[in-house]
Amino acid sequence: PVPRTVLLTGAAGGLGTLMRGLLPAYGYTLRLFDATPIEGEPEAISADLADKEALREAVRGVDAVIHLAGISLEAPFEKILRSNIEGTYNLYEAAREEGVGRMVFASSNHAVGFTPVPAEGEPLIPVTTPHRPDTFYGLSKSFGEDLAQLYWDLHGVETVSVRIGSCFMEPSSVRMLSIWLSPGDAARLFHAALTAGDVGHTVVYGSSANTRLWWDLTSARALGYDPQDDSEQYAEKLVAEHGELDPDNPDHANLGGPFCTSPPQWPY
Ligand code: NAI
Ligand code: 15L
Repeated sequence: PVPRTVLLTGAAGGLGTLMRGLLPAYGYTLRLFDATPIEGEPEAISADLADKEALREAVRGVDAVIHLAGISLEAPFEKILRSNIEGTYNLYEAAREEGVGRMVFASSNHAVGFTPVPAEGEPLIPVTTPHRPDTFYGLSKSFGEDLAQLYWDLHGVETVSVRIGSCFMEPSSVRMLSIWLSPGDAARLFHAALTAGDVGHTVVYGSSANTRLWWDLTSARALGYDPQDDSEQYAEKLVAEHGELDPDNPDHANLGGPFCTSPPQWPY
């Protein structure tokens, strides 16, 4: 059955705001959840992922969940533990208890951030590459993927874990030319993740069909995802500004880019 009512956690954030704009066109009714209130959305649930009662109510009656809420940059371990690790566990427990069958988990390239960028001619990075988190943030995404696997194997709750590259209106660095996920392609990918049959726990990379792609989109395409965008249109300008990536520069050597050397911090 095609999911109709979808809980969108992290609905106030950057990606959540983009998806609030784009997903209704696919026929979804979105229920919104975020610790931060959302202007103009009086029915949005303003609650923290620590609030188990609120989560239980939020998932009651939905067909699926897109889980975007959480700290989206590096932070002290205790904060990551509370929002991303315990918060994701609380949400999965609520979903299991309420019989929700399909989750889409916003994982990140930072779950495998210390994986070296493939040199020219080397194979693209497969989804089966071992976890190599580059931060406590990336570690929480590795955890989320494993939690999703457990909830499939043990409880039959299905998940598509999307290792998102960089989802913004435009790529803003040369690294992002390889991992950019356009907002339109993000909506296409989430729609595919919600509607594909029998996903069990499937891990996919989340990016557009970029000319400079580092990873293998086969498992994403197998869900029915057909990316329409390519970051290459931004390449000339970004390369003129910053130069090409230098594999000897530790900031450029790995998938996680600067997260491996001086990770951007969540603004407390
Ligand atoms: P964001 O930081 O703009 O939004 C995150 C939202 O989660 C915020 O609105 C925040 O209020 C909410 N939140 C944080 N902790 C919470 C808690 N304990 N309880 C309830 N709500 C909480 O992040 P963005 O860019 O929208 O990313 C969304 C998700 O996708 C995140 O999980 C992020 O890790 C993941 N992701 C995003 C990428 C991107 O390029 N935008 C790349 C890779 C992963
Ligand atoms: C992420 O996981 C972050 O949430 C996002 O803000 C970007 O920094 C992205 O990765 C990236 O690697 O560019």
